[in-house]
Amino acid sequence: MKPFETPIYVTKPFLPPLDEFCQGIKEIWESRWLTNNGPILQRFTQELCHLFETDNLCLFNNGTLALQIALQGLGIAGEVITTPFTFVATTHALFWNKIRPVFVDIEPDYYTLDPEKVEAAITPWTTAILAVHVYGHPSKLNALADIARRHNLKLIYDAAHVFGVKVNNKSIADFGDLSMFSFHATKSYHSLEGGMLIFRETALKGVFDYLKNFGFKNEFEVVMPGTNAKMNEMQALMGIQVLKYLEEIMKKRAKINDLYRERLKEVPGIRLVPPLPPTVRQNHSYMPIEVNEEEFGMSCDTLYETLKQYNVYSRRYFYPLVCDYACYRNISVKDPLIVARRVSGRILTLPIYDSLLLSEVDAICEIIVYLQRGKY
Ligand code: T4K
Repeated sequence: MKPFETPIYVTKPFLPPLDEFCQGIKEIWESRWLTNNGPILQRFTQELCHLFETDNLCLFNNGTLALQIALQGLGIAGEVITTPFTFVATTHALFWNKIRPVFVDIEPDYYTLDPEKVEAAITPWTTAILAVHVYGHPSKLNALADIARRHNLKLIYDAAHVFGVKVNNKSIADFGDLSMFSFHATKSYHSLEGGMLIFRETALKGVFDYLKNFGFKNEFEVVMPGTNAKMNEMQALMGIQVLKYLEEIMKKRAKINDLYRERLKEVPGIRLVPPLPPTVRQNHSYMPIEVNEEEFGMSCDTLYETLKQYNVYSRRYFYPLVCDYACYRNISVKDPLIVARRVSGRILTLPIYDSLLLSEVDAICEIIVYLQRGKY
């Protein structure tokens, strides 16, 4: 079994043809408008408003600040029920707003928040639920909406992984009070870096626009303690150009996902997430597998390290759990997080990106099968 000649990383950003991008850069050079609500950002915003069929949309320089501002703008305080099985930025956004995260368990199929655990964790201080559509899997949308309504809680989605996902032909952004999307370079859709909020309440648009621009209402008035979270023209340009290729990117990812599933479905000790219902249009932003050490014959961590010897750089998204990081270990967690701990100990995300060749996917699977048989 030969290693790849060049490293295969967990992802590789899609880039539009260079001459197309240079055309756009020329426009920036001519206008000399680089940031602060420039013409390309305005165009990008309009295109996204059209795509998502809403005007309640606001762009930011990254997803983390978008989420942080979302919580500030919504006036969330006290306790928020959330998942520990996520990228650390989800929790950081709470921390920066002085909100106490209450970590509860995930469900075992798609690794999203378990609604039963959410309900059990509600206290008089709970103000919101912050759920994550992890890996591009929609959360338990109806159950969470029901809990939020009955307990008068805001329902906020960290939708960093779900650009392009639809449920029953509706955009995933149509669920909950607010959704935050990340356009980071490592995402299936990106704008170099970037973030987007889509929200139900129209009045929030003005608030978010102030908050991302230091709180300025006009040249002389600062109406709230905002920050600097503006998307610049170069980001907006990349966002517009990548958007043109979204369908193509999603189709290629779907094919890669299909091949992985086909090749790995019967490998002892490898668990794939169950197929999502046909009502979900997926974006295949990640390719998670669970490795059962006993059945596979190798721990997830050893597989992760061994794959590196073959020049395959998978990632342990999301290990460790956020509540186990040094900066959050002092927060008491009542829920035993049985599923989250088990999954986090076994999870590996394999390379998936539009330009990954099917022959490369095949070779990665070949290596995994070979390692399973203990012939390495
Ligand atoms: N909520 C959730 C659920 C999230 O997953 C994230 C971000 C956020 C919130 C916050 O959104 P942003 O503020 O980021 O918009 C990456 C990303 O930086 C991060 O955006 C992402 N989640 C997280 C899951 O992954 P790293 O530190 O693991 O990425 P890095 O730099 O190791 O890149 C992974 C691989 O991708 C590299 O080995 C090679 C390849 N790569 C990466 C970059 C940046 C490239 O080929 N080109 C590149 O430009 O965090």
